[in-house]
Amino acid sequence: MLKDITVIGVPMDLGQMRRGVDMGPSAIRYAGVVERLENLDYRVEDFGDIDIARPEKQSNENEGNLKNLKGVIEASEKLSQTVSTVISNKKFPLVLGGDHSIAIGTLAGVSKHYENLGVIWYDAHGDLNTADTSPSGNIHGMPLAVSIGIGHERLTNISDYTPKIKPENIVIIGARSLDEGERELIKEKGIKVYTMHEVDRLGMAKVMEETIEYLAHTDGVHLSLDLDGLDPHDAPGVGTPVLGGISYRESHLAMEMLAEAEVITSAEFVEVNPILDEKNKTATVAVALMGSLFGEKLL
Ligand code: EXY
Ligand code: MN
Ligand code: MN
Ligand code: MN
Repeated sequence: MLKDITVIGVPMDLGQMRRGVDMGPSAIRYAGVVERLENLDYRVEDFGDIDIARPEKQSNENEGNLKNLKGVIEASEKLSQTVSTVISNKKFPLVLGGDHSIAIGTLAGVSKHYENLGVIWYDAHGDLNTADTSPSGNIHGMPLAVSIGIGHERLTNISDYTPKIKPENIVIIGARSLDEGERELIKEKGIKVYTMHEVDRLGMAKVMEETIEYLAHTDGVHLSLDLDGLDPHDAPGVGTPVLGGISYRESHLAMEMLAEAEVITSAEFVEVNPILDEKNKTATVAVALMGSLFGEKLL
């Protein structure tokens, strides 16, 4: 793994309606992300935050069933450029959310540097909705569909190319809340999914072994870790919690196995909402998982 990391904050809350997730980057910094990684001998640069339009100010361009479309597009273009520059400078982009709509910009900035980018989508949800299938119109439920080229063309064409990712290069881990349209898309595109049923039945070690093997043909792997993939008892500070999630220890095992395999080339940690949290617990969990992802050992 690269020894230079650039942390990019994305105080994004336009992809959903619960205020507070824009403070996720600050909460994660407060939980000591920079020091944690410097203690692992990485050189860590904090880029600061991408400038996001305020929901109050922002001309609420809710085009059809797409809330804050204009603000999400603007943020995605800025984030894409920043992430792409970080990779051109041979640094590892570590992106801090903000709601999961930021993955539209992250993946737009990352995937242009790879022939065959793999994506691990660690999440209770599929984030595979479109304006037609979404029950909410919240764009944080759409980034994975957008990234495979399905959705509003002003979202799928961020950074002027589409698609970003091939469906066969995706592994979703932790799903337990999938809408009808997402289930159909998963079947139609043959997307690999380990729901909580498979996580329980196989165990996280087997899930990660199979995931690493399944993505072995790719030339890079992006980890998109939504803190709501964990059980709300371990990560309460998220906007769309779903009971029966991945445990804190299972998540560390997943990160430790990814570190061992040395396959992750970019990462984002999203949906931390300190307003909904208990004593910054969820940001603290996120930083601990980043420690494991970057090689922290228990012994
Ligand atoms: N599937 C529901 C929707 O599309 O509105 C809930 C999506 C939650 C998305 C969070 C980020 O993972
Ligand atoms: Mn998500
Ligand atoms: Mn989620
Ligand atoms: Mn353009």
